[in-house]
Amino acid sequence: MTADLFDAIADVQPSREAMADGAVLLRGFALRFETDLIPALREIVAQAPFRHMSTPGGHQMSVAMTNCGNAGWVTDRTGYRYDGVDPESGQPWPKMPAVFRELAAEAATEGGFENFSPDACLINRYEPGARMSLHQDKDEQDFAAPIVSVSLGIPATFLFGGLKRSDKPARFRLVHGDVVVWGGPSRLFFHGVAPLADGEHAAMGRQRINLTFRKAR
Ligand code: MD6
Ligand code: FE
Repeated sequence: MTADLFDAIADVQPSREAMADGAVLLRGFALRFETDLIPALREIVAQAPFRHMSTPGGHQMSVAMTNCGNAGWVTDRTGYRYDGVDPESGQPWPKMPAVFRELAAEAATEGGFENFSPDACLINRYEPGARMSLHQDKDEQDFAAPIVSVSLGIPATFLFGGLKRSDKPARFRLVHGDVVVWGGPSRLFFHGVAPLADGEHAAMGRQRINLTFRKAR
């Protein structure tokens, strides 16, 4: 096979890497959605700007967040919850754009979960130094649905543990366009993001944006 032909196949066939039973890393899967994805993201952020939410313990998160879809994940002094309304504006969260839904459903199918129909997309913004400590995603009603996680912008180290907080996490470098699909036996695995190293991405600037799609309700 010539190098050119090999490159052409690599372009249309993003690689997949098993992370655990039920979790797969689809490298570059979001790239073919990029031209619609990034403008749609900018529109959402114009309507519902990024904000640093507080944890129930009273700490401000280093990651800034917003949401789109019928249910948005929020945290404040009273706890974590899904809420249809943006507490900053009192308005419903922006609608989930078609390109978001299509990317999430196609990635889920690729990961072995058909008919994924997310009602929530949490959008996280990491600036250099921001991190996410180990946690489980367990505020959703139905753990049968997977989570689809899309990375954009500068690279991050994703920490992926097990069912116990003390399980030593494996480390995965996630770059612009990578998608993690996550469900079944690993749906409740602890995970987090190491402090973001400084960097610059041509399209996204000096930040990492992560979209996590869930079926919340
Ligand atoms: C992040 N992601 O990558 C944080 N949760 O910025 C998550 O917390 C996450 O990527 C559940 C499943 C996939 C994820
Ligand atoms: Fe999470």
